[in-house]
Amino acid sequence: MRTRRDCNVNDAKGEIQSDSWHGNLSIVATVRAALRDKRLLFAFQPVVWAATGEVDYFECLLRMREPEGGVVAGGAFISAIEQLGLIGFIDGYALKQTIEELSNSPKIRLGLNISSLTARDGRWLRSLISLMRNRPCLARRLIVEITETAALHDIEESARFVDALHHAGCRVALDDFGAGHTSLRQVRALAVDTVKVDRSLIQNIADCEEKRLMICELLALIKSFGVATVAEGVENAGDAAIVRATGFDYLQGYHLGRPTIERSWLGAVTDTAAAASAFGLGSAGG
Ligand code: G
Ligand code: MN
Repeated sequence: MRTRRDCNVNDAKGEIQSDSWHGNLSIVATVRAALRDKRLLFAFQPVVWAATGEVDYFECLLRMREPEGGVVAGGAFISAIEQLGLIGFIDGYALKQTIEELSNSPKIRLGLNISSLTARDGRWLRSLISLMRNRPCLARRLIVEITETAALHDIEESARFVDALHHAGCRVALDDFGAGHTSLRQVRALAVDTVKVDRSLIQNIADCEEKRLMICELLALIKSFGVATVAEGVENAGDAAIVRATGFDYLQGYHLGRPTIERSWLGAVTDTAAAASAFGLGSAGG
């Protein structure tokens, strides 16, 4: 079952509660209304090149705008929707929205999160294939992020899914590695392009030698498979310096850029300058 870290209902603003069957049903009604009223939207968070601070892609994170105007994180409703078997609707919607964003902005790449259940749902894959048919320039700008819980379910089935996404022309990332139980052997079997190392292994790394040693060894093993690596949850300059020195290819986290509903690429110069300055490269650098 997909467990996006922002699934913690306590993290979310608003009054959503998902601790009961009845609560889940009321969340479904709330989300259906949001879908109908076009109040489901994305926040975009940059994933940046470790070496330069330049944005490689923006990860799309689902948010729901409440009728009163507040914004609720996806996690507050996604697990309830999954539990009721309705995640196909949300992930289908997210796919179409992502493709629309990609068509509107030819210079950016976007990352789309999908539920473990969707990774096993042939309809979603068929929909992606048909939407991407004859549009290779869109497909190669899409990164599909799968959680390791999804990958764990059935490694051969997941590997076929990754293969199909590659055939369609997309990149594939394994999300939140280290938060669950995916083994390195399974990472290799999946043949993803990128492994995103979970923020629980990254946060406060500058203050924890044990974490540093562990990440060094883990990274060497992951890199031996020839995949790119993202450090998630980089929240301060100290942690950023350590993960860059360790050899991660990309960084993501509040220090590099928070998720924003505004499309920051529309002001890309400022964005790049901010990322560069977060790397201590100076405002004109990068
Ligand atoms: O599972 P995934 O990596 O897709 O989760 C993304 C979630 O992590 C989003 O809700 C996003 O707001 C949150 N997030 C992104 N960067 C950081 C960070 O630096 N620290 C913390 N605590 N959360 C983050
Ligand atoms: Mn993700």
